[in-house]
Amino acid sequence: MTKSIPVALTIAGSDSSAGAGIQADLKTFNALGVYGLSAVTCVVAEIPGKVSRIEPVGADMVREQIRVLAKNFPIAAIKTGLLYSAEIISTVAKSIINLPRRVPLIIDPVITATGGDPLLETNAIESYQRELFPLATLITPNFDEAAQLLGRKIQDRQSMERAGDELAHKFKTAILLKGGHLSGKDAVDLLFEDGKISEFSASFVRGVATHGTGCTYSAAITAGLAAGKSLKDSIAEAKKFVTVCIKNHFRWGSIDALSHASRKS
Ligand code: PXL
Repeated sequence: MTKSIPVALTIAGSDSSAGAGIQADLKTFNALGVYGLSAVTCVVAEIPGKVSRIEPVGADMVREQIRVLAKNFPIAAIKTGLLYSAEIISTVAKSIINLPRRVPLIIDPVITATGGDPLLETNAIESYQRELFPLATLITPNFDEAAQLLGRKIQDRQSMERAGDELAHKFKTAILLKGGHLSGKDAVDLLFEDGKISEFSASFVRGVATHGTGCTYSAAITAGLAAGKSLKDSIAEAKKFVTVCIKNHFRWGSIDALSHASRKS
């Protein structure tokens, strides 16, 4: 490994279809010139849109992965993705507190898969708020996740601004509230940092069904921070990167659907 390459760590679940989770994170780190490390929290057997089975890795094993990596690599930034349970969240929080030095921590608070399947145990949200969020540099909820954290829906730009502001105050950290789900011609995300709001927008890519965009986005932000960029520059570049990824995404169709279509033609 060349000394000049920044190193980033993802603590997340494995997505067998490789569009989300640690696979998406490592591909993103690699594409952005960052050496990626991973600590696996759970294994998800899934295809886009359908989770078949999910199994956690033991909390001790999660702790050990982080410990050996932190001892032997110059980790410059960390992101968390799917953490599965309260026990794993608590283990990850303690491991991060025990690191020899503080580095930027990006938390993608993954609760459900894009297809709607639950990925996080319901009692884990409380552990997130109590143990992990206080360590964050940035939390990156989408609308659904922000609604679960606040206990109310977000419907429009005005309620988006109120929600982001409230989350930033509640958890005393920067919040990137992703508005991709708001209808309009642009996908607009808002950063709430030090009482100020910054907007990041890109034209909304229509007619694509992808999963893993949230993972890719937060991994790209982490890569920017690992390379020493500011939070705003990291988000702006990550937004461009994820938009290109969505435009060029792998056009997946199930084998069943493909063979059905070829029989018809
Ligand atoms: O996109 C959310 C997500 C995160 N992490 C893992 C996943 C998924 C979605 O399916 O499998 C491991």
